[in-house]
Amino acid sequence: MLSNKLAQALNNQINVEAASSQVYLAMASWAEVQGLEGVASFMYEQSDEERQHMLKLVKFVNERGGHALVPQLDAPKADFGTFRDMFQELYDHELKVSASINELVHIALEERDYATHNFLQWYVAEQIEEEAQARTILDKINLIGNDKGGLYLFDRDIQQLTVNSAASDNPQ
Ligand code: OFO
Repeated sequence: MLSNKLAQALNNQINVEAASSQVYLAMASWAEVQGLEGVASFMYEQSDEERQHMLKLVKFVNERGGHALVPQLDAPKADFGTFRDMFQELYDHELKVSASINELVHIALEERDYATHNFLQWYVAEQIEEEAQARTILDKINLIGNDKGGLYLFDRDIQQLTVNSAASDNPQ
């Protein structure tokens, strides 16, 4: 059974994951309108993943005797400036999510809830992966600079990244 404090912290994380899904959806839509199809598919995929992260938490909270609450969300912004700004924002956003997961792990330990602590390790690993991916993408963007041909190739490469990650999520 979850303590009230932990149930509240997990509900807060549900909010964070849901908000992430919305932000990445807004990024996908913006990129699509800019004609960056590869970047748009990548962001649609990120948005779906965040929704899965949220659902996993919802089910866990309810399974452990809490009540998962569906949060009200603010609309994310619609314009992301340049695509470099957008990926910088994605990276900064992931750092904040990691901090929030770390805080949650800390509370689980304080509450001596080892089942929740164990459950959260999946999120810890996921954040390491997502931070590393965002950093790699930012490095690539910095290499491209303002080169239009580079941007075209980048858009194609990132589409490939989406295809590969979808394939590794669904091993046949
Ligand atoms: Fe939910 O994985 Fe990043 O944010």
